[in-house]
Amino acid sequence: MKTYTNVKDLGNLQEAVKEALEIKKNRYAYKHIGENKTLLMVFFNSSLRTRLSTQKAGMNLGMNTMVLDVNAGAWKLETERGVVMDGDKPEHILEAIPVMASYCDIIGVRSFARFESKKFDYEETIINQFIQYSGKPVFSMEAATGHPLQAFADLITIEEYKKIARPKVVLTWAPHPRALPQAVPNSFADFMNEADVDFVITHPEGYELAPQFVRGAHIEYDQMKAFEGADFIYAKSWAAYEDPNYGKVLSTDRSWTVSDRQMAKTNKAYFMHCLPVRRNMIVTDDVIESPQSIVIPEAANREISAQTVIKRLLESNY
Ligand code: AN0
Ligand code: CP
Repeated sequence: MKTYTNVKDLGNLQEAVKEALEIKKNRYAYKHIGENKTLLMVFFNSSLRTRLSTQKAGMNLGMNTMVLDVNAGAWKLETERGVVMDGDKPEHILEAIPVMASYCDIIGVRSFARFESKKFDYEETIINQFIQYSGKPVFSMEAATGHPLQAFADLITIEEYKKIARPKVVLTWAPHPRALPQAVPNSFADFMNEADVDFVITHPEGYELAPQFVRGAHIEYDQMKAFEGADFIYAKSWAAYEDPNYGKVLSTDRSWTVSDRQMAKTNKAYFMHCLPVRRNMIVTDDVIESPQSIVIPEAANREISAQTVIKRLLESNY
């Protein structure tokens, strides 16, 4: 594995989950494989979980870890080629990437969709520049169109909590005051479509996700109907994907907020969310605080998904 940006990079998914669960049993068993290797984490956007869990994963493997917040203390980076740099950005990403790469062995990148151009976002312009110009293994810590460390942690969590061989997993859109990327639902769909689950997506009309991620998933526009008999509810807000509304908030309808009303339709489903979550917009206090809420163990599994990915990058490149 040279890069980690989507589910395909893991190869056999069942084997990847098995490896992750083995790592979870003894996360310090591989503390020599990263010795004298340096992990650089580059953030263009805020983070709590990704920052801490990925740093912890690197440390579990014996790596040195460094973090750069591009927008807090570093030079502002120009990312377009051909621009006359007479504005507020003193450095170009095409110099910054090889310089950063010269100090490290593996690079993690967080760079959200900007919603300025669907083409720029969906071509994954930023992380692909890191892949092209760093010469180092690169992994996504949420790029413009995917968050594969999150989805891998989600799958590990479902594997741990499922009570039947093929659970019903429902991805539901939920309201939020700001336009959020499609990265989390895209990757969740990407993984669920490859996993042994009955996968349903529910959202208001206009919130259709990109077809390359939805693939054969069942779309149900009636949220209450979608929740019937569900074993896992995975809530997330996202902005519209389809033109001409790309990146726009089309609805703040709080009847979509996940509450006891919808959860009562499920098969005592577990509630999942990647966090951070806005209470009483995405989910009610009661549901997120209920015994069925597994958002904390889900977040804890971010350390395990990151460690599995970094371990594989170390093993196949060094
Ligand atoms: C981000 C998003 O929706 O992609 C990060 C989630 C892990 N969320 C927010 O910006 C609130
Ligand atoms: N779930 C997740 O990626 O959280 P952060 O944005 O806090 O890293």
